Amino acid sequence: MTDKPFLISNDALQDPTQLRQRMTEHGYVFLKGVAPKDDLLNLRRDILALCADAGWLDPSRDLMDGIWGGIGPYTEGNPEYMAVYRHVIHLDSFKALPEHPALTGIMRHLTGDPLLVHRRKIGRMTFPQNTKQTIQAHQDWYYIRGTTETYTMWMPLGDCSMELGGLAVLNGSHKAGFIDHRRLPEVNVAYALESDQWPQAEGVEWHASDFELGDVLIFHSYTIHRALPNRTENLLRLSIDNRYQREGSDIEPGSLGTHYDL
Ligand SMILES: O=C(O)CCC(=O)C(=O)O
Repeated sequence: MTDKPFLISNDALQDPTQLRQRMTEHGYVFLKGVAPKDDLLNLRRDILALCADAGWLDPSRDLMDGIWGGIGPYTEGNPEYMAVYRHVIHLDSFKALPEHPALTGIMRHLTGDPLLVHRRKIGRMTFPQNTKQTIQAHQDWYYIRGTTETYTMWMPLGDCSMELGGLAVLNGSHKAGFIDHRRLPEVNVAYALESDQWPQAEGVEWHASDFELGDVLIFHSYTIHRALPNRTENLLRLSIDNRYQREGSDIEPGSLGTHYDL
């Protein structure tokens, strides 16, 4: 599967109508350098300090490099992972970042006012050499429900090459509407869309690129997307994904609590 690069939409940043058109046409918007870098790095430091306390990192290396020390790999759902994640969820830097005006300003262009940021904010610490747990293709609406006009904003907490991971989106796939997911045993996201379920139409193709610190990917709740495996030898991939919708539109109670109610 060869991915084409993301379409960069920074030229539409000052024009909400054009930004919405990009979303309507492609099901995603990729923006370079719009997230506040100092805040991203502060959050990266806070999360890596928790990883270091848990013994996950190589203590002889710089904390901010996030070099895995060889314990694990762990993934969401493992007790060892959840013991660290429960602290991540309550970091001030973790709770504040999705509400930063640089990000909410962009999201308001897509949702209209007033904007609601889901309280279920999600962070991910993705270990190397654990590719069988890579999140498979899915639509977020399967998990989130509520209004279909919900948008996910995904960003790495550091530069994220395609080798380290990142996300790929199936361009234009949101137009096919909701597709029921299948149960896939032994993977992190238990319900996903297998390749024979992906819509076939002109222009429906996978897009992905390297991310630099500050880049964000925003996509519609029906857009099919998948994580790229962390194929590095020893680097932890840190990322966050947050969801936004217009206040007053349909929402499930789960979106109003913390992730896993931690
Ligand atoms: O970061 C990942 O590995 C998966 C993220 C994802 O699927 C999402 O944000 O919906």
